[in-house]
Amino acid sequence: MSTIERAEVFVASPGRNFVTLRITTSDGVTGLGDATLNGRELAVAAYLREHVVPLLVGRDPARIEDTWQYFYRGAYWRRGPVTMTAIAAVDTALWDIKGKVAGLPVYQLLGGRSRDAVMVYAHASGTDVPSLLDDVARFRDLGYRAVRAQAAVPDVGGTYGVRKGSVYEPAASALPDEQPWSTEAYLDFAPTYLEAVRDRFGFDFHLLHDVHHRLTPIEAARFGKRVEDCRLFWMEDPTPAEDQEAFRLIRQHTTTPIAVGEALTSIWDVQRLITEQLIDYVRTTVVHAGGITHLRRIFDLAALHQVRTGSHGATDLSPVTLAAAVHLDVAVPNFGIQEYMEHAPETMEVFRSGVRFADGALQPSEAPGLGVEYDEKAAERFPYEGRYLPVARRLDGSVHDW
Ligand code: KDG
Ligand code: MG
Repeated sequence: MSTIERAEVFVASPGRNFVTLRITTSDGVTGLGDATLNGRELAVAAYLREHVVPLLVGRDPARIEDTWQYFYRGAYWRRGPVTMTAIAAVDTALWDIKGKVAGLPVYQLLGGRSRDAVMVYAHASGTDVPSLLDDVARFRDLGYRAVRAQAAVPDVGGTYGVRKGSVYEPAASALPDEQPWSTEAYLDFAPTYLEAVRDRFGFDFHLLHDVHHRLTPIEAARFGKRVEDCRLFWMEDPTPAEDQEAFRLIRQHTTTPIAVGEALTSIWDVQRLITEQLIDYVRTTVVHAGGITHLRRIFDLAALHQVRTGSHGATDLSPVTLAAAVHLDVAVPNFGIQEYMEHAPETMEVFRSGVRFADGALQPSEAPGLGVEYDEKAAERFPYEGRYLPVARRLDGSVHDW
């Protein structure tokens, strides 16, 4: 019987910080898992190195479900981003190995294709409305059929989602950047630029917007109602989701579809949102919600309640997560859309991925497993650098949700 011989944790910063797990079997087959938790990378690396790797060695790599249960139930302490990211890395690496052993791409192990390609959305942003419109035009020209629009709120400054260089990177400083926030200014301004996008480009593409947890339920209800004529594909994270019941209030007031879940880590965190149809899209991901095994379970629950998928795919999720996401997306019946931001060139020097973009959609690799290789030598040129996500403060100085 093949056993797990080795599991190594790599921490490197090719363009940004990534934590990667590589499992090697006694037959010499390797599998990769992403273990990146933005701003808390070393906590997951230590969890894996100190508490998971010693228990992995000697196990049967074919027993993916059993390994998942062993690390979830066996830890006694449940859920939470550090634990679930560590379990996800192990789970993803084992699916990669299973695919390579079977000689099949992972999506074939998940039941094969349900669709021809995976529609993605791009991130358009601007420091003002004209630059946002230029950015939307650029993505339309590149063939994207869905675009998310974010613009800086005038006179307030730091706003979620506005790109500075060619790659959007919010975790940019050695200490958290403190950014000002005004709900009043945002509520006045954001609907106007969404309308400007529709006025200029019409309705033959999907338009999305990320509120990034910044509103209370009644404010979110007002926002959703106000932008109904823009026919958004979704408004994302309108209010923090620790309180799942909060979404009922938003729902009572608006038909603007709602997407939630990028910061949630388990099926229990989205159970009510899904079963009571309080959302339309679930944004949980392979890397933060327990790997392919657990995400499939969430997506199946969602399918029962007509909730579609819309997995998080910002650049702080490594190309290993993107590859795994595309295998799942192409297979599940209730796929909605996949978030996609191109990684920095340095990232792609370290992660060689077979995922391909064409006509506003992604294709999974046809190579056995996930179809991603990790170049350990190249990674050595990019040592880890501690970076934090920003913190938002209201104009009176109090901390707000970022
Ligand atoms: O690490 C946090 C980012 O991934 C997140 O802020 C990006 O909200 C985000 C999105 O929708 O991509
Ligand atoms: Mg988001």
